[in-house]
Amino acid sequence: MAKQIFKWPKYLKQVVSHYCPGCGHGIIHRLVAEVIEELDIGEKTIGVPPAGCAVLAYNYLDVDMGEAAHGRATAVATGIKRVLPDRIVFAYQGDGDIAAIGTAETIHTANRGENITCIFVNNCVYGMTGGQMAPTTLVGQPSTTTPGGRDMNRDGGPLDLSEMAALTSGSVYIERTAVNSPKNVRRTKKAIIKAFKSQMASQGFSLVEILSPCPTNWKMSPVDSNKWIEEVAASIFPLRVIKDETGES
Ligand SMILES: Cc1ncc(C[n+]2csc(CCOP(=O)(O)OP(=O)(O)O)c2C)c(N)n1
Ligand code: SF4
Repeated sequence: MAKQIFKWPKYLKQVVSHYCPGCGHGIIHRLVAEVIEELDIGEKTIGVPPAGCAVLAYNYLDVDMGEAAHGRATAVATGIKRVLPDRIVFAYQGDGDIAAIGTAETIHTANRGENITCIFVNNCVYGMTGGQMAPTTLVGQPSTTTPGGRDMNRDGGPLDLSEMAALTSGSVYIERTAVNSPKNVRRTKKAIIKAFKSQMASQGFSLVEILSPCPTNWKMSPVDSNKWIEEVAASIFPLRVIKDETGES
């Protein structure tokens, strides 16, 4: 009998998404849905989408979903997990959401060691609102608020939110990956599995940062966007395990 190598994930709704062609959010939604299915946690998973392009994630992921005000997803996730500790709770956030308005919530959630998982989608801009500079925008990278490129002297440098979260005593597992190539998509899936498993073992705060293309605001083709992640973004945000105290290989 032929081996089935592709199927629609059980927890990904069969609808057309609003994401632009070449956007990374759709790939990441699929990975989250696959992991939920493979770990057989669909009936007890609760997601918390952000304000950002992924604000409608509840229309795509077929698990219980909440919603959070801009930057507050880890705070909302904390509340849900504390009331329902047997659930698997994840926050899904963009870089503007998590590393600008939500910095305080994120760092303190990590520091408290809340047993939740954060999926941090880093596309180096504010996507939904039209491509303004985010804390993660690279020096020299043009954005609508920095048309001549981010200036180190004026704007500071890119903020390493994941490294900051790794410095807290409550964080257990933090890895940075990307979805710009099949190899990196597979690595991202492994990282999401590891983060969810760590939460299932009640180990504390886990976070997967994913470098993700935004061709629309970068004003590049999807192919060039993936190359830019490989050649430029990943040199500033290196793909690596930043912290791993899970005890798992
Ligand atoms: C309190 C508040 N301030 C500002 C906004 C406007 N706003 C909506 S999404 C967003 C940033 C989105 O960028 P990011 O978090 O990087 O996610 P992306 O859209 O790139 O996935 C902003 C500033 C808002 N919704 N609420
Ligand atoms: S604006 Fe960027 S992040 Fe938002 S849907 Fe389009 S490509 Fe994706």
